[in-house]
Amino acid sequence: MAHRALLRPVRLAPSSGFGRTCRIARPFSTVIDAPISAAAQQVPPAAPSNAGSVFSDAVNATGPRTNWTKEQIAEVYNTSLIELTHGASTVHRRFHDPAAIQMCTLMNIKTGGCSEDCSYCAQSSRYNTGLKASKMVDVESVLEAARVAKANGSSRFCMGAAWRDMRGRKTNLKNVTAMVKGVRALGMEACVTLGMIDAEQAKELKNAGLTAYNHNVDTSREHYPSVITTRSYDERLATINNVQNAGIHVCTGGILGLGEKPQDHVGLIYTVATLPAHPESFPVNALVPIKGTPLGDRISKGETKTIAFDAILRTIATARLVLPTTIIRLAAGRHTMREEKQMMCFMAGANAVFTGEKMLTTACNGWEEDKAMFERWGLRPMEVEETMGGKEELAEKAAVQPAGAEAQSSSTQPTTA
Ligand code: SAM
Ligand code: DTB
Ligand code: SF4
Repeated sequence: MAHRALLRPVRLAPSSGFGRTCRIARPFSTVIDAPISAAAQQVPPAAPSNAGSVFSDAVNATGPRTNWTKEQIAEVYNTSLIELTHGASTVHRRFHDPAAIQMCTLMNIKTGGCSEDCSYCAQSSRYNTGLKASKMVDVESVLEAARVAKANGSSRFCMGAAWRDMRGRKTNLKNVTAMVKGVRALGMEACVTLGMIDAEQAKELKNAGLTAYNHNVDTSREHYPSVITTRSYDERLATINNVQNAGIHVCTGGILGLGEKPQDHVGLIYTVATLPAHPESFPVNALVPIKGTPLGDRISKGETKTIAFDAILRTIATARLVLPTTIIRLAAGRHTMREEKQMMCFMAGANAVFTGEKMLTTACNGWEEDKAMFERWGLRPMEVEETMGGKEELAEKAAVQPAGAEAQSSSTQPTTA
């Protein structure tokens, strides 16, 4: 009598913009007016018996699936935030060690002068942001920065270039492959983000040992044309396809705060959740407003609102439930987030950060600050061996040993949940 699970309506958050109610089962865990026996008090509360709803199926999933519908993701996204974050945390603990946060350090290897018109970006040559364009940096300075990052606990080094694509950049690509080899030789994961690449270029990067390629879809298919006009959503997806086919891990996510609606957060997650395999990494950036860019200027005029924290948290928690094995990266915008808010994101499933001296052109949380936060909250840097790439590498090594050790791949190929 004391612990009955009843099906009762849960109001969807008004800020979610969907304004519906859904039914999920929640337990009444106390009966106020009846005395509780000593024996009953020792019985742990029954788990919520909400089996059968999209949300509970996601909470109980045993593996990733790529057949999500937009409506199903919307249902997860619109679950009350208190239930959503708890569900996300449950899934997080099934697939990841909640104390392990991947520390990744960024380096801009080619700053500014980009021909694209991404309306948020400091590096587009179309906007007067005051940023000075520069040539590609040399291989040794990249490796020096990677050594410093490793000494400070980063296990992944990400190199970004302000290019639309790699067409006609043979020498640049050669230099990038040398950087990738050098970073990998340090025992770190290597990630690059160079704009659009074709199948051949992806193969070259794979042969150099590249762990992951970052190429964000940024937002939903519907909202994309109001953010970028110089390339299409499908061009973005074509590069992701080339990367995936070359056997390189995909890092693809988005930016929140581009003037989009809640359904665009759902649309963003839907795009990546229905790729042939889930991305290894899903970065969640909050717009860093840059003076001189269309979006930065709209924010300063009050025409576009800064993204609310509950929307960031809701997006992270939904991504965790929909992409259970993916690393969810709390990316740009973390710098202005209080520690308690960052912790809520980690508790809702985020498990990677960018850390170090700088993002690409903007400020980043420094190593010392992050180390102190980790210490306070019982977090630790994720080891290379714990990541998808690291596990695969161990399995490959085991497979070539004559001892007959079995190779176990932890790829995110779809399974039935
Ligand atoms: N040119 C490459 C490309 O577009 O893929 C790589 C560099 S680009 C700067 C990498 C990602 O950083 C973008 O896709 C975007 O998601 C994110 N980004 C860029 N400027 C940002 C800003 N002001 N605030 C938040 N995220 C930003
Ligand atoms: C990602 O999603 N965010 C990072 C990384 N991938 C390359 C870049 C964020 C850039 C923030 C704005 C800047 O520093 O210019
Ligand atoms: Fe260029 Fe990338 Fe910036 Fe777009 S986001 S302007 S492609 S550097």
